[in-house]
Amino acid sequence: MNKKLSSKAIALLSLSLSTTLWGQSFISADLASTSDTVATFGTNLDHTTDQSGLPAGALAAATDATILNISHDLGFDAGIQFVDAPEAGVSTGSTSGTFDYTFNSAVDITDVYVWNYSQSGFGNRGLGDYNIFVDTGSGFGSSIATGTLNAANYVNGSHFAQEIDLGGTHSGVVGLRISALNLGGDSIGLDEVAFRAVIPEPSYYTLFAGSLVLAILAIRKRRS
Ligand SMILES: [Ca+2]
Repeated sequence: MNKKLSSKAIALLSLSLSTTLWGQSFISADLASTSDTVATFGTNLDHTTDQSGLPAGALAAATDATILNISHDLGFDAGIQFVDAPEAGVSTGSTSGTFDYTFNSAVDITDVYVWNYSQSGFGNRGLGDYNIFVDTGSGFGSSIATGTLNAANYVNGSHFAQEIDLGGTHSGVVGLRISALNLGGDSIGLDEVAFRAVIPEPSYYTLFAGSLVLAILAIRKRRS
């Protein structure tokens, strides 16, 4: 071992290993594509995964206990993705939107968080039925989660996410698709989407390497 590598450096390396091998994080993804019904109003194509409308740094700092306390900004220009026509008085009724989310690298996802949208003054609108598909490398297969999103509900000026549990860890996820129908009305859209990613359990060899570092540290301390 390089003797210039101090015990402090090794200790820091060990600490770094121990803090990155366990836990979870809340992340966004790149919005790869949308259906043509969304593209018609394609001025905000990335606003469901750029954390627009969320407090700065809130997602990165979130924990299991706080993720559902993060409120997205309210209103027409609050970093949203329209699905239905944004013009007042226009309603296409059955408009659906498909959102594909792609990650820059393979991640293990357990939950999806959706901030639904409705224009200010309405508490009963937003995207409705959804299906979630996961592409682990061979294309989008069968839906792994289905249901109906809660209507956007502006209470006391706050607007929180809905959690969708994917029922386990989906490893090697490279894409995710939500196809949803409107609950009704105009100016229907999606505020933001986030994902809960878990860091895999350490393998036997990782644990062995960690033990080796600790053993070397002990030996060096004894010799000094
Ligand atoms: Ca947003």
